[in-house]
Amino acid sequence: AGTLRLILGDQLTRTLPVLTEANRQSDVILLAEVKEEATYVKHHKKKIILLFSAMRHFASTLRQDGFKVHYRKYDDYDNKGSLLAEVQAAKAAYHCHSVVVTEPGEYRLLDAMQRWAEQLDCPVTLLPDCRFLSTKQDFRYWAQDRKILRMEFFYREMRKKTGILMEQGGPIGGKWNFDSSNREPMPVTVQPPAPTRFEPDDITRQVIALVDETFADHFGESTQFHYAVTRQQALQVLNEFIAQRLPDFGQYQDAMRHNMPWLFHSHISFYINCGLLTPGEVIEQAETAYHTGEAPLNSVEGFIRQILGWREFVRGYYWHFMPELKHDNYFNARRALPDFFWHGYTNMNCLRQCITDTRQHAYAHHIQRLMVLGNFALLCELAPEAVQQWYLLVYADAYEWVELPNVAGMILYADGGKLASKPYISSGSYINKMSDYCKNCGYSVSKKTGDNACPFNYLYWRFIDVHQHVLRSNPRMALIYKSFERMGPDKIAALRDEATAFLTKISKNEEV
Ligand code: FAD
Ligand code: DLZ
Ligand code: SF4
Repeated sequence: AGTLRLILGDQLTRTLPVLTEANRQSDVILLAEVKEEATYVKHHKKKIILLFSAMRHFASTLRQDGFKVHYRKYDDYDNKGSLLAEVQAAKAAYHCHSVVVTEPGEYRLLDAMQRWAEQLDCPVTLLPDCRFLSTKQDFRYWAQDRKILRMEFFYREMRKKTGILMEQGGPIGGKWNFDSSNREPMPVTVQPPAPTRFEPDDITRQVIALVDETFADHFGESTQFHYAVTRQQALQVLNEFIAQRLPDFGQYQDAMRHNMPWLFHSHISFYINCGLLTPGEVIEQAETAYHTGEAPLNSVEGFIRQILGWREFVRGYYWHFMPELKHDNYFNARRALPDFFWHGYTNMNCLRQCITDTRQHAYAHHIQRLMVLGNFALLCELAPEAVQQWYLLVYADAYEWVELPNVAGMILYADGGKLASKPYISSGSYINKMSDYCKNCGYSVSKKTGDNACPFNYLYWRFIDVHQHVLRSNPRMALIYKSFERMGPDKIAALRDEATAFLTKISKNEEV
């Protein structure tokens, strides 16, 4: 009898110690598709297809390499429905004397696993997840004694610590950040290359059939599934990104285009988050592209900052502030999510586009998530719990450790500014500058009030008005409050009335 080694759906990485330390003769590797994980929120169909198919492919390569694998399919007649029950059954079947698992990415599951040793009546070892470039303890140490936690300073520490994009002790190019050359709108003449796509193989087709039958009531479309489900395919996505899109990534990072969700983004969050790629190798390849002259520094630094900076930062922040983070609600937001967040039918073209992309692909890029959907959620004071649940289930890259900081901290300011230095809010003019959505919209982005005025305009000024008692003292809001003052009471009252009427409509789920 050996050790039972559990691999979760987002731990599909061959270099994890849970595998490298395994004894191929005596140990058993367990992967289990279970109801508990697949339904704790009603994940997008494509997210389940991606994970189940990637898990099945991963198990088959382990078998080929001589591991003893116990794989539980969702529709196995005696599937026990939970990880604990599957571990219990496998432990008994193979007479294992101990259980080893890499610590899970979500608090919910880590909390449950703390009780496993007692429930299973055997030693349960949780191994640290060494796929990150910093540890939870590193973040705690960095965060203690700091009044404010800003990603930018954490990121600089990470650059120094790892030596990535560094020369002679300083940042390559003499600056930490090249955003002054980034974040431009994308001219209509620019045609981004098509994303890398894969035809589903037999395993994926079986999973699609399973998901269509079993998860029919879950959000999203299962049709035209084209994501990578093996490491080899994920590497191809990465390589094609580096060669074809990284050079323009920085410049068009914040741009949005009608019916075009992919643009110059990498589309690799799915794979880094479930383990098919590691953040370290992604960063290495991007850095190499700079040194070989394949991509300019503004793009490479901008891209690396997302992974070495933001991704590491939000993970540290999650574990530092959980479990309280889940309940933070700084603006006391209470409104229910309007129904159109599920079906996407609204006259507001920007929202329609972003929700439709999300429904179809379980993907939207960062600015769609932040400055359209997130901006709207904050301006309309949608309840954090409902917004968190929505983001956790609609995106194929969503796990709570990365979703919650982005939702509670970045878009909703529910943590009162622990993550963001000011609320990420804007009127319609930002969306108009960065996209072609407004040209295809029934609302008029140039109108602040009156017939067909863009709702983002009056919602924005209402928010500035209603929350001035807490926002006015923020130096980063000073310019906005100067403009606000210049408006005069009549204009402000008119904006507020329109916003109130709009909010009443969405509370009643009337068409907007
Ligand atoms: P690219 O634009 O190509 O960026 C490269 C990589 O950087 C991404 O793959 C990702 O690993 C990392 N990255 C970029 N921004 C962030 C960020 N803010 N936090 C963490 N990593 C980042 N990302 C997730 O992986 N899972 C989520 O559940 C998730 N939820 C989000 C919710 C909201 C409200 C917002 C505003 C952002 C969220 N993000 C999330 C971050 C970001 O939007 C996605 O990582 C990105 O859109 C994925 O697409 P991409 O791989 O093409 O990214
Ligand atoms: C997201 C997910 C889904 C949909 N299904 C499974 C599953 O059936 N089995 C499994 O081991 N993992 C699954 N996962 C990923 C887990 O939810 C993830 O490991 C935890 O949320 C911790 O990050
Ligand atoms: Fe969105 Fe307003 Fe532009 Fe319409 S006009 S697409 S609602 S920002």
